[in-house]
Amino acid sequence: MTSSLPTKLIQSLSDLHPKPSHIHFQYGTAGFRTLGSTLDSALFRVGIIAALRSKKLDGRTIGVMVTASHNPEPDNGVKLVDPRGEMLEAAWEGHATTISNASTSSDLIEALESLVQTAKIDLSKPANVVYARDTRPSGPGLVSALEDGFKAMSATSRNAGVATTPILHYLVKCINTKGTKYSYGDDSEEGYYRKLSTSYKKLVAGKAVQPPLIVDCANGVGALAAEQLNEYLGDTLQLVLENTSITTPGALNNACGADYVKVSQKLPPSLSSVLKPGQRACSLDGDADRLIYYYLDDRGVFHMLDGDKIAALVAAFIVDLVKVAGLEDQIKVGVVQTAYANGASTRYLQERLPVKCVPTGVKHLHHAAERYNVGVYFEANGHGTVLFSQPTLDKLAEYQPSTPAQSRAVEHLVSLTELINQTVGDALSDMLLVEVVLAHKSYSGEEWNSLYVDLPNRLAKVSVPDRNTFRTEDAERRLVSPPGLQTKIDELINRYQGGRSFVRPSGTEDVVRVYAEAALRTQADELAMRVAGLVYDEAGGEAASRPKEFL
Ligand code: 16G
Ligand code: MG
Repeated sequence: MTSSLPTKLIQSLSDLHPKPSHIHFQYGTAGFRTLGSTLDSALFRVGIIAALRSKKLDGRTIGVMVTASHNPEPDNGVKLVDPRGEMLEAAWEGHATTISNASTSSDLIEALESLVQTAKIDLSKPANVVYARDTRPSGPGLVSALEDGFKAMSATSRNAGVATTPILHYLVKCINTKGTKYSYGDDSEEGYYRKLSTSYKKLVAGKAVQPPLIVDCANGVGALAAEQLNEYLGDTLQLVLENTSITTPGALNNACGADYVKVSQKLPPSLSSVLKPGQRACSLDGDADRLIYYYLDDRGVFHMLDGDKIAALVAAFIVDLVKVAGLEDQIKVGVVQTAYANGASTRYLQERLPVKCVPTGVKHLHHAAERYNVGVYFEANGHGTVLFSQPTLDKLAEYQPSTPAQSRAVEHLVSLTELINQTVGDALSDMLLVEVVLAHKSYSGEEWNSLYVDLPNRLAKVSVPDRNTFRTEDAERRLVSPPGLQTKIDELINRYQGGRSFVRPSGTEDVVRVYAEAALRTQADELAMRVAGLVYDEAGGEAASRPKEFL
């Protein structure tokens, strides 16, 4: 039984991946994320951390995803995935931050030794990891730094190649449940496409085939996955793939993708000659874990169907199925949102279901959703999924329906548990989910959009010298620091009809974000601008820039 770290090996490999002295890394909401060219040492160290996390969990497989999602192409990032396919446990975020900031190879070894002690890691256990990357040009170099980290710990690693973030999460869960009664599926990309397409086909059997759907792939890894999925779907749904230039320099997320559409509230210019009035389209983000739908009306006006609209559509559908199945008393459906949810969506959902508001970030939403029998969680930005608890899955499996209608509804619910990615938000799985509901309800984009009318809203961001001086409470809806700023914001809000606004530090960028909504578009814009102005005046500093425009 070896019970000490292979310090010599770590030292020699670490010397090949020195930490840049001027950079402070922070493992945040989306793992480590910054300019790809500065991440080499962080990736090497994440390789070691993944191995240690696996040892800590008795050799269960840990996932590592190299991506910077919707960020500009020069950025990159890395995040760890826990054995059930979920985000890394919060306590280890701190460990990852500490280890990534050790300045020298010997400091690194010291930090690792202290982690082994405090976390009581048995080094004699095996280490297993599976990893993937998106299409960014900095990906291959960063992956080889990561592989050096695995080598330093003699971890057994599996390279899943270029894959979407949700596929990597899927693989992690499949590998760790293989051969058990909780087996999640075949641990291969093919297994993923088969699982999604098979359940989709069951759910739309007997329904009229939907007209083709335009999919903006953000010139990212989603293009590869959507192409595969398209083949598995055959003629049950035709995906028309756009923005699939994954090797064109600078194309990734550039004027396209889910984040572009959500933030600018505009059609990607590349689709203006493609999308016909009334036709449905959707955008994925750079790692295909976010989804935004939209359409042009008869007058050519753009309408966006964001994560809130997806939540409303899907939650109502599931509630109906549960009712028809005769399981209303036994299966409770609930919704989880963040402060970014449009006020109109919250009102719509609250009239029908329990709704909870949590801080931004998938881990908060996911954990809150786990507390319901069926937890629907979506961020307005298009990231989300629906979780079915294990007792609910068991109930569905055992249930004896007494009418053909009940039996059909239960079959549909079971197929939904297969279609919907249970590990993390998944743009392709969510897209098929939306298509299922639209097919069942015979809804056009316009009918879906009319479930409720969005309040006009605006996002702004302000660069500040230190975003950590901004602290929030009440699920980020109120500032507690800097002192006095919330009172000034409240005074502003009161001057706008239907006004709501909040300020929070970003977890992924060195900025403070401002959200505002109001009854009228001009008022929402003005409120956002004024609150941003307050933030600027408060934070001040030479490094800050007074906001002149939004984004
Ligand atoms: C990340 C989060 C997303 C969150 C966003 C907030 C994951 C997988 N994604 O993209 O949930 O909405 O960060 O970014 O956790 P912000 O803190 O910069 O506003
Ligand atoms: Mg993403």
